[in-house]
Amino acid sequence: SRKNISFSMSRPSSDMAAFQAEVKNSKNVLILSGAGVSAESGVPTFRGAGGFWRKYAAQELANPDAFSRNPSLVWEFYHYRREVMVTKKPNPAHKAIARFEQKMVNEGKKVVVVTQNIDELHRQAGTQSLIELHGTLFKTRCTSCGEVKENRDSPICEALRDRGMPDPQAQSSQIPLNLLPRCQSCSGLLRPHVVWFGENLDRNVLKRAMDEIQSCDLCLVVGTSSVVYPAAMFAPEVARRGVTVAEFNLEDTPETFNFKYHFSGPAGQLIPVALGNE
Ligand code: BV8
Ligand code: ZN
Repeated sequence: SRKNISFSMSRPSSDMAAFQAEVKNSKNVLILSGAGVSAESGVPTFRGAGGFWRKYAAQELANPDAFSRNPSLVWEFYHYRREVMVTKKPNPAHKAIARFEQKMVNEGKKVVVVTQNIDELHRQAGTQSLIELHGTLFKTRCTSCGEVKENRDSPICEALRDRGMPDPQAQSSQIPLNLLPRCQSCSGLLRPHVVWFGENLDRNVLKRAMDEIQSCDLCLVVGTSSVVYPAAMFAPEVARRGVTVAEFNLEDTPETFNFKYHFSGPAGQLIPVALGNE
């Protein structure tokens, strides 16, 4: 006879009071974030409507081949995203996370934020212990000498001024290579200091993230679709250790059933409540 195999695919809990009690007992909290934590700041996410720039999906531009084929187009994409950030501010989710860290540190406890975002809004909100897995919009790396430099110039170079409009019809002429961002030390072509698809994450960034995954006693995973690796493996790895993971998202993700809690709704509303500092 066929054994009726029943999987315990029980839905994660949405009991906020129970989760808040676990937060109170925690001493080493890992907070993993994706584009959804910045959505209420007005920063487009990758998969939502904002996920396209002109007629391209982000991953068609956020890769080394696209950059070597058409550095002008890729720079327009990143220039646009840098300029978008000029008017964007941390939202209540970023702020609650920063306040929570402050409170925990004052009690001799620990909070670390591991973000996939390159918008620096956690930093702007005051988060101190921050690992930026995929780099930042506000650093460049020289493709010749490798020099990494912070750069907040708006625009980053004269040739990109008023360029990068996102509407699909926008056509743009090629900016000559020598007018794209150039290295002040060796005049090599600069690229954004971000991790593109097909590129490895920085080895010691990955090591630090893995250490936090192994040592935390509670994990929140906020506003990520959990489809991009290796970041998508981090929260499931914590759950596999038997440590509580709470997912905060507008929708279910491929990992939702791995987690003890799933809270549906906007991070800007849920995170202040979950961390007890609305
Ligand atoms: C690597 C920086 C080794 C640049 C980014 C086939 C199978 C499996 C894996 C692969 C494969 N082929 C290739 C791979 C590897 C690939 C990968 O995972 N591809 C995916 C697409 C399948 N990964 C890589 O290449 C990584 N490197 O693996 O190295 C290697 C080497 C060579 C060859 C193979 C492997 C590097 C990946 C890093 C890429 N760089 N960003 C830039 O930003 O321009 S990724 C970028 O996209 C983000 O950083 C983030 O990681 C990802 C988007 O994810 P999210 O942040 O989750 O955002 P998203 O829009 O998707 O979701 C938003 C979520 O928020 C949604 O769930 C939504 O419901 C929710 N939300 C919205 N609003 C709110 C909200 N939630 C709460 N409140 C709200 N208000
Ligand atoms: Zn250089």
